[in-house]
Amino acid sequence: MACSIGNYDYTFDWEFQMDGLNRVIVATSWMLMVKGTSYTNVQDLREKEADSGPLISETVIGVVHDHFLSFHLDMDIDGLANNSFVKVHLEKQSLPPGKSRRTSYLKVKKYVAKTEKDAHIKLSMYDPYKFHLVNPN
Ligand SMILES: [Cu+2]
Repeated sequence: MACSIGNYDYTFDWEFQMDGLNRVIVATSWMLMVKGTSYTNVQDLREKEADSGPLISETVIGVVHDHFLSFHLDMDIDGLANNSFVKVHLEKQSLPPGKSRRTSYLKVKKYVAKTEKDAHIKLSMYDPYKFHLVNPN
């Protein structure tokens, strides 16, 4: 699916795999959100850049911002489904010294929500999760 919202064209690529996995990949066109400025070079803007965004051309700032997307998924197709919500997280595991030249590795940990409160998500760009809806039946 593709749609235009504001200055962006979004694409939503839904993949329905044979193993039951549904995946969505969201992308935007490369249309920058910009604003005008009186600055014409990076040296003048230097300390103020964190507040406004990078100078991408003379008198043009690329506005730093986020895109938040919400999905409302009805997983009870063809009746009530016994689904579970799973948070999938990569967690650092340390190795004892001397066993390997590596000191750590990443391990996939899955947390099945037992309650609605367990399914609450606090988004963090620096600590990302994947989310699965699973049905063992
Ligand atoms: Cu944007």
